[in-house]
Amino acid sequence: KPIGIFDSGVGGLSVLKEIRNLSSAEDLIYYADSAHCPYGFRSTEEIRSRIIQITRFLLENNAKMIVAACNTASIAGLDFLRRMFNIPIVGMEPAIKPAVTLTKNGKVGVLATGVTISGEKFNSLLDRYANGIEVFKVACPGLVEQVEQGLINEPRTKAMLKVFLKPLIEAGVDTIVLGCTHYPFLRHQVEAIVGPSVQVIDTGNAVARRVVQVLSEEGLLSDVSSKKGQEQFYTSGEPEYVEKVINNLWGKNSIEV
Ligand code: DGN
Repeated sequence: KPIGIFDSGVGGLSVLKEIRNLSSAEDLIYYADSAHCPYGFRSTEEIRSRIIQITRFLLENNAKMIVAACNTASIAGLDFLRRMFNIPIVGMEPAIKPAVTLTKNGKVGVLATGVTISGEKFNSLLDRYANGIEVFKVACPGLVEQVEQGLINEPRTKAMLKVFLKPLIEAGVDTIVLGCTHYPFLRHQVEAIVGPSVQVIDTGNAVARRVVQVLSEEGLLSDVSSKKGQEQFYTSGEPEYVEKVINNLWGKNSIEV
């Protein structure tokens, strides 16, 4: 049985890559909700209704586990999804905990969508882990759309990043959290702007490890010796267009995350 992975669009491919890196045997089905992207501007009710439908679709396709590879959806509806479906569900969480461990000067920047950084869950994450740490939050409207269109190396994307990163550079942060699964595809651009003294982190790898751990606890791991896992992609968007972007972000010659 496959692992079902979803995102508001193609951003969750950064998580799919991490899962594939850790596990060659699992079949992966990915759902890009591109027709409703970005989630950042939607109400909690709308996001919940979308992720219920997507989860149903993945279950109809035999998913043995659901990965909400979207910080916005996880903040808005993960608990809700867990109450509705009796299946292991793993979600995203901005990397506040690791950032607090890594920062040397106690100043951390977070790039995410508006829904994520204004959510109650995000604030409780800060209350729990970020005592004595200054956290500078920046919502990045428009950035998800650039990645959705595959415009990774466009001058406009770089210009937008410069604007979003300016307050973090001015504040002197030494650690930046990429709190949206679309942003790891822009990691190199972010690093080029902030320079080598700032570390740029995300939770893709930690989530992939959690996925493997939960599968193993539940006795659901695929047998590594038996086969090579396949990927299957679905989208609510324009299939030909989304396929092109997926090819650009996923696969042998794609961008490293
Ligand atoms: N990839 C989603 C996230 O991690 O938050 C982007 C959300 C959106 O669609 N704005």
